[in-house]
Amino acid sequence: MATNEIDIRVDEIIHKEGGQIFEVEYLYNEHQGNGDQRNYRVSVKRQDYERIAARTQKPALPFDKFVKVLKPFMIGSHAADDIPEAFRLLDSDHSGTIDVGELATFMPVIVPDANPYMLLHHIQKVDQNSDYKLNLTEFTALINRGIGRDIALGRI
Ligand SMILES: [Ca+2]
Repeated sequence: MATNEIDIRVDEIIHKEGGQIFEVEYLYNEHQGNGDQRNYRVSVKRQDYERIAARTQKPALPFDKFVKVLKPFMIGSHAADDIPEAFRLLDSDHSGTIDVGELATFMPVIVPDANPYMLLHHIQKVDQNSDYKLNLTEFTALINRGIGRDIALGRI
């Protein structure tokens, strides 16, 4: 489908030490139709993630799984191969769909003020059968349309 006129390039950098990931970094370079450019980066460190995850009342994904879910959110359609596993990890009750509660277990660290209403608002953009949940097809659309990135970057 047609998107807006922004062309986005994303580089993923995974920092490891002793075989363990300690930081994931995403570097963005946005080219707008009018020639403007914008660069920004998003970084999540294991230490920060685990500290925040420990504080939240809800169950959170272990950092290594979180990283696998984060990738398609941040990279979008270029991470097509990673979408099924991200879906499987988010669908924690194996119902075949991701609901708001499941999506919320992924959010606290990157979007501390994410709330169920905001998540539902994004879900509804791709929720073709209007059940307020995402099946794999709908989740794939969410990633491919860049909505996942908007959620992860806290853009409404
Ligand atoms: Ca589910």
